[in-house]
Amino acid sequence: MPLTPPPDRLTILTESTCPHCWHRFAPEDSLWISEHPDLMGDPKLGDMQARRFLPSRFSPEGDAIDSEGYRTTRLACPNCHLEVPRPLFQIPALFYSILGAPACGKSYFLASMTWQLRQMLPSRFSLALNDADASVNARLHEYEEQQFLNSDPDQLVAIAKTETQGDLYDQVRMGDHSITLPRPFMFTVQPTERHPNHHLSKAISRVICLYDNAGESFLPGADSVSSPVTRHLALSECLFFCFDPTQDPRFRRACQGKSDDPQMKNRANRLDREASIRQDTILLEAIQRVRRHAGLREDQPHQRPMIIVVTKWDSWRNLLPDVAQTDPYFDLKHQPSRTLDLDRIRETSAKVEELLHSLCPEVVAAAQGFASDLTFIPVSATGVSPELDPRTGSLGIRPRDMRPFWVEVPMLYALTLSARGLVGAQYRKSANRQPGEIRHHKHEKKTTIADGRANANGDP
Ligand SMILES: Nc1nc2c(ncn2[C@@H]2O[C@H](COP(=O)(O)OP(=O)(O)OP(=O)(O)O)[C@@H](O)[C@H]2O)c(=O)[nH]1
Ligand SMILES: [Mg+2]
Ligand SMILES: [Zn+2]
Repeated sequence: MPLTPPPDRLTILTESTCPHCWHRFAPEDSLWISEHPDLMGDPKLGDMQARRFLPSRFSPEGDAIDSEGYRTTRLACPNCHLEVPRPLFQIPALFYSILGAPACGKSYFLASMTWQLRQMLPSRFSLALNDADASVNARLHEYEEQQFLNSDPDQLVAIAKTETQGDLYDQVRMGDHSITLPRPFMFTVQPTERHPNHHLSKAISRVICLYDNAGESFLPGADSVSSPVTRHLALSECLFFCFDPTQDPRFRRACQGKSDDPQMKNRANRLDREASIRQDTILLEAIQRVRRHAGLREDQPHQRPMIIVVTKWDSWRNLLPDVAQTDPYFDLKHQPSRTLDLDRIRETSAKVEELLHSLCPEVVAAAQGFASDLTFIPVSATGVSPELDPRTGSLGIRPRDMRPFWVEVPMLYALTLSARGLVGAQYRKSANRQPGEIRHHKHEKKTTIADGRANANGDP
């Protein structure tokens, strides 16, 4: 019989969601991962993985003891047996989904966004962003190091296409069949000492779980029982639908003579034309999946926000010459952290929506028919056009040219919507500035200590 773990180890949340299979479970049902080298082999994960077990003995510090007497520290999900990092038992998790057609820029967006957030959150927003455990974000580190810390900044490099199988996935045996699960990226976001809500740290901190799917996984029929790789869509606090203007023939026509990006060139090549998939199809398919897995009726609007992330802004910026690319943040008097300028977000969203409405109305209509809270945010993950690499025949970027803009804005905005009290946001024009106050913009409500408490159990 499992014992209740000693206090202060796993007692903070009454329930956690597995970031691999999305099973909800109570902390006392979690499995532990054996440490003794002889205890190898797990019925769900195969011979190369350490055995998972329900403990009957604990060390004085509260760690389980495996059957060979070794102290263990790592925990696993009772359903899929994959490791669940410790912060997920202590800090409420937020799931965010990034979706979009193949080559629309999801992996570049993710890599540049996490890089930018790591650079700016501590100094500008008094927030600490950390990997939830040392190994989970390894792939993202590779992307970031290649693009931003490369020892050869002049050489063209490219992030590889995301595959639908391989080392971004785990194989788990469930009964008589095997399923493929996508590996999550996980971060903790916590207020630093300078943050005005630092005293509410326990209540307002969050673990963010994100996934980098291959665009193909969003095609109709690609998500199956044996490969439920996009089930996170239904749990997602905010959907980031990446729309790539360079894949739309009407956008490419509008950009003629206004863009040097090779992706904006007319795709005369038959293979190129066939390879491009209508992006409204991807969006409608994702909407169907959310409806199915979240149990929504056809006519029921989705209650959670959706952000249409319009990628590769550098390549189509000339279509909206009046929209500024400067950071949408401002400083409030006596406030150590910067504040997200909601007027800029709203005005930019309206202009981008109008542009999309005039060029590809079906995409706007599909999104409007689903989400009641819809925002359009343009981003550039690179800041410049990629170049054709003669060595590989594919597009690459020189690390020294990387100058992303607005790439972190969708995440900061999503945090103001789903994680109260972490990121300050205000309508600048109407801001009546008072020191030491962070406002949550929905209904112009102030984030107060009570709000932080009310949110302590992770309820949105
Ligand atoms: N101009 C411009 N090109 C970009 C930008 N971001 C990505 N690209 C280009 O878009 C192409 C695809 O980017 P990825 O991030 O790999 O696309 P993806 O959505 O992850 O694609 P899959 O992994 O196939 O689903 C690459 O050739 C990049 O050079 C950007 O901000 N600006
Ligand atoms: Mg990718
Ligand atoms: Zn699981």
